[in-house]
Amino acid sequence: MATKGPVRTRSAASSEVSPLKGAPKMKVKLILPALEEASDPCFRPIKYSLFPPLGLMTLAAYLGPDDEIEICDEHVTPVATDDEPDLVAIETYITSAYRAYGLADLYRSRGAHVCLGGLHATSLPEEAALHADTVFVGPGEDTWPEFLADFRAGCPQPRYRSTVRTLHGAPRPRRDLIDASRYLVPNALTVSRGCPHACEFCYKESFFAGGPSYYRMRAECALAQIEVLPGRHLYFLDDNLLGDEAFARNLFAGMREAGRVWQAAGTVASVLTPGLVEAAAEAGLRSLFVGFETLDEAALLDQGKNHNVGRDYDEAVRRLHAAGVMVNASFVFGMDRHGPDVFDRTVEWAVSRGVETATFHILTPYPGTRLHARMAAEGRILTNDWNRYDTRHAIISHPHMTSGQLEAGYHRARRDFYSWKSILRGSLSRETTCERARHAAYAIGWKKLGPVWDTAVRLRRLAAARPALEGVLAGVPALRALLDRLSLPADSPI
Ligand code: B12
Repeated sequence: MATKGPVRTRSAASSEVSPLKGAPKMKVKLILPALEEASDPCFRPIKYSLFPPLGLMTLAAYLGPDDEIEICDEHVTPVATDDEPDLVAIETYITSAYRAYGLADLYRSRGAHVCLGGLHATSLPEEAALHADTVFVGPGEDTWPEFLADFRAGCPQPRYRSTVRTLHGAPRPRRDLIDASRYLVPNALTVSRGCPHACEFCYKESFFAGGPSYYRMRAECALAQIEVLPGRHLYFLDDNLLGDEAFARNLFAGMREAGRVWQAAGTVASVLTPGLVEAAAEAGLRSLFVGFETLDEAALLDQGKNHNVGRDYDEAVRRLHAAGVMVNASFVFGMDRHGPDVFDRTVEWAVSRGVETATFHILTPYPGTRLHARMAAEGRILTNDWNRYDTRHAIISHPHMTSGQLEAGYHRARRDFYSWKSILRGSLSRETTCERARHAAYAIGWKKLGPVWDTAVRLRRLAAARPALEGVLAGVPALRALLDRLSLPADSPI
């Protein structure tokens, strides 16, 4: 822990005292600042109304029962800044860092004690410290309660660094503090943190430095948390839900009878592990985000993505489809081995294999990663404007492509993948009518119905859209079950 700095805070205590811990009652404001584009009233894409701010809901769970707590997610509602909280905690992502700093400066000038934490503050704590009374490095489950005790005692430290990594005994995120009607997927959750792998570009190694970088809840705790979530649909935001086979199998066994439909992320290697996605599908998995990253083996090796090397990507897609699971394929453009043909090759592979949705990125060196260190050493970093680190801009110089080529190729790939022609081709590559229908419905719903989603966001009608999402996700397995009941042959073309 860092040395004690001068404590500059409005008194944390009012005269009232929490009956539970004898702690002074506080007014606490937790903020997830938005990207500039997301706070523009004319720009409300559904992407920013998908998930509630789980990190802040997690931190809120450590506050006292009498504390006055407000969670502000600027992606869905403007932050009112005319208040006077005692304590302000702000989550920083790289692309919202400047907005986070602006809010931090404002609340500090009002005498609130301002805390900055999250991914970007962890990457660059010295930069964050220019705007905060206290900076948190790493996950908050150990440091935040420690800070709260210090703060209530009047001796908060300027820096807290996480070292203890466990989710055992962690309180459940405070879901009661968010307005579920503002999110398409209020049931976002995590049951693990980090990932067992260490890719060169990933935020994980630096974020979890100083302790284990992959840890999980006990399966029974995860199941108990899931059991109380209302509705049917879940979204696991874990980096790699399938990363520990034994944990995953226990979790899926416990979820089998629950009738949920859910989405998650995993690796190609875990998809190819015999029986694992099949067990996940039986438990309700209907769409998996998979980090394919690149079709080029040498590029995978350069990026330390060794667990993808030598894997049969076609087989991974087939396995998922056979289990009734849609594929959200993640690809990264701009690795050193890529040439200007990488965009079309990648899109062609994904469309021809019937991949339903794809997420494309331009290789981005987040500060703190091995990739950033290498690029800095090679003098290839073009800008430190964090607003541009959104994986849509070229941040590093490339040996075979100009920045313009990279950015144009990225935009073309997105456009081509989600063109009507590609959606039609992709869905026609599927074998049965219901698979084709689900493919088309999911891809069209996600990428072609923007204005409908925006209207639902503005009218706060996202809850009404949830059954449609669940229906599309449940689609193929539900129809298969019906065919079974009707005793139609398994290879029926329906
Ligand atoms: C959900 C999500 C989103 C949501 C964000 C909104 C939301 N509601 O959270 C959406 C879909 C909008 C999104 C968009 C993007 N995302 Co995103 N997203 C995620 C995801 C999958 C989960 C985040 C989460 O909930 N984690 C679980 C919670 C419990 O953890 P947490 O938020 O980190 O909070 C903990 C700690 O960080 C800490 N903490 C956080 N804040 C604070 C504050 C204080 C005071 C303290 C004490 C502690 C603390 O305590 C919490 C408990 O331990 C992560 C991957 C991941 N697994 O984290 C990527 C991730 C955060 N996204 C990433 C990126 C790059 C983006 C985009 C830029 C990419 C793009 N091209 O679309 C955009 C832009 C985001 C923006 N607004 O700036 C990167 C971030 C890299 C970086 N260094 O910042 C990640 C890590 C994915 C990755 N593997 O690269 N994203």
